[in-house]
Amino acid sequence: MALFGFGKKKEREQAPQQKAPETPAAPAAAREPEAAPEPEKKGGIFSRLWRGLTKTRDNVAGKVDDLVENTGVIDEDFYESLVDILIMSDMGVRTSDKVITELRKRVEAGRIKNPREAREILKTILKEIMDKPREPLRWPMVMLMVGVNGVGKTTTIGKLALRFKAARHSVVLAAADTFRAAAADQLEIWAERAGVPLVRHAEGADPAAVVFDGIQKAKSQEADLLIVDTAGRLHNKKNLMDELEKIYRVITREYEGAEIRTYLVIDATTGQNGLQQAKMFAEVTKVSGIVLTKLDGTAKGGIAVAIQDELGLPVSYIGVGEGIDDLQAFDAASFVDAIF
Ligand SMILES: Nc1nc2c(ncn2[C@@H]2O[C@H](COP(=O)(O)OP(=O)(O)OP(=O)(O)O)[C@@H](O)[C@H]2O)c(=O)[nH]1
Ligand SMILES: [Mg+2]
Repeated sequence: MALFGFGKKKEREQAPQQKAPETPAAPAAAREPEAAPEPEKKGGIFSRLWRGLTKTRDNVAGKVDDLVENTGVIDEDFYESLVDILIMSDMGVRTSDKVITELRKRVEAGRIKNPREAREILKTILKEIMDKPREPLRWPMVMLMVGVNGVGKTTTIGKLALRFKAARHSVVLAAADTFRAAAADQLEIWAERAGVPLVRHAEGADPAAVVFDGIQKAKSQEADLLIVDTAGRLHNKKNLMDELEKIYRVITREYEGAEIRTYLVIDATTGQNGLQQAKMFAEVTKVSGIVLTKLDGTAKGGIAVAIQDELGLPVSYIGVGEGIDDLQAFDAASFVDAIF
């Protein structure tokens, strides 16, 4: 049985412009609150997501479709092949098992015989797992971007600054990655592009002092949002904890009433390793949400499911390319629809 061929690849490559969702979309208000406002060209958002998830779609939906087409009756082999596909997509053994157990339950309860129907149920289960409650945006807010080297923190901050600015929010950036001067230079380019002020100190300065100045700037401008870039060098737990604690202390002391959100940025191409990073950060600090970048560069987008299931943390934003519109507010239903 040629399970893992790519017979349907051509069909899948054509992005459905007006793809009808199989299940009714959740009311916008239930999904939107945490999201930065989407950029103007609404129609293009799903196509960008679709394009950005091509590798994962070819990998996951390609294999699932072949399996479904080659399955007469839903039996043990079907479930076993399916769980293998999910694990191979970096969904993690635990989460994949959980998904298949739930699928089996619903298939049996509904006396489902058609593998195509089982495929739809699988989609629903994945959407449910990832549909985490998201906290509404509150102003003034401080967004702290943390994560290891090169995951996409600075780029994400630049894109967020542009988006919030375009939605008429007043934004200030703080270059608290003082580990190397180039980091602040990189952020400065984004600040100029977005037309927002940047606070920076000399290389080697105390990150908490940069945050202090950032707060003064944000207050003087009555800004809605202060976004803080942090150094991505591999932290040991103790250093990271100390540094973040110091920054939190400055914010609570100097910026009364400000909402503090800590976003952990993870590079999707690092797979299960990214999951380990997330676990480490979650032990050290209260992570508000995950930014999962570079999904366009991996066939293993199942990591988005594993992170949200295993850590119970919402994925708040995803990066599906290097363009400005390629940073998107995460929406579970669109994500699953773009993969299947
Ligand atoms: N393809 C793709 N590339 C991305 C995405 N997000 C970020 N990048 C790229 O990843 C590279 C690293 O991004 P940075 O923003 O510099 O990462 P960082 O976490 O700030 O890195 P350090 O400051 O060194 O810790 C850049 O070349 C970005 O363009 C994405 O969603 N897709
Ligand atoms: Mg950086």
